Formats: sequence, C-alpha cells, structure tokens
Amino acid sequence: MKTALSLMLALSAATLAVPAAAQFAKAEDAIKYRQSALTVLGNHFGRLGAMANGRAPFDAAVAAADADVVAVAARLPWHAFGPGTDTGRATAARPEIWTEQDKFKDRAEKMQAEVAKLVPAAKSGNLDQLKAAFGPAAQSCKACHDDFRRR
Ligand code: ASC
Repeated sequence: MKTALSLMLALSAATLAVPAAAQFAKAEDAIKYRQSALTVLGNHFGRLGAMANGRAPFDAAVAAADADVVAVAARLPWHAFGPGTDTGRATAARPEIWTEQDKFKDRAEKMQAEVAKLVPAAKSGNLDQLKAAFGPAAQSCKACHDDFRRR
C-alpha cells in the first residue's frame, strides 16, 4: 500500500514536472506569461525568505505550501523566452538571454535544482533545514539576474 501511494505521488510529481508548454500568439503574450510566472515565484519565494531570515514567524504548513508553488513556478518561465520575445512589451530581459543561450539555460536549470530542494526542506518542518536550502536558492536567482536582467 505504501509503495502504491509512493508511486502515485511520484507519478503526479512527474506530471507536474512537465507542464504543457503555453502557446503564445504574440511576443507580448510570452513576455506577460514569463513575468507572471516570475512574479508568482518571487512572491512565494519572498515569504520563504522572510521565514528563513527571521523576518516572519516560521509556519511549517505555510512554508511547505510556498515551496510547492515555488518549485512548480520555477519550471514555467523558460519556454516563454523564445526567439523574438526580446521586445514587444516592457521587459527587463537582457539581449544576452538570446545570444548566450547555453549560459542562460544553465542558470535556469541550476535555479530549478536549488528551489526543488526547498520542498523537502520546508516539509521537514525544521527551520534550520529551510534556512540551509534558502541561501543557495536565493543565490541561484541572483546569479541569473546579475547576468540576464536589466538593472
Ligand atoms: C527574492 C526575489 C528575488 C530573489 C533574489 C535573490 O525574494 O524576489 O528576485 O529573492 O533577490 O537574490
């Protein structure tokens, strides 16, 4: 029974891991989509950060839910950085995203790997584990912003 449940959970996680790629009629739509995904990501990540840094009381259930949202949202923006979506709406995306694609992809993958670790950390109910996972995750956000987001 326990195995069947684990398998079911693993399968539902696998389904979530590959969200159907959204379709974009216009560059503006792609830009809006990725900005929305990153806004949701930042909102929930920010709340985890407040708990990790002691600016908000640690609430294990809230942290676990935030980490789940962060892990899913982190997978969403990337396909919305397609060719021709460098302009079309106000964007902080730097042109290097399209001229240094391997580096951008590497940063995106590193970020997803780091934020995925927030999920078990938050679900442990142990604030020290959340703190340990939060630092590298925040660093992975910053690493990409430093190179690929306009200041
Ligand atoms: C956040 C947020 C970011 C990252 C980044 C981490 O809470 O909105 O963009 O953390 O500042 O360095």
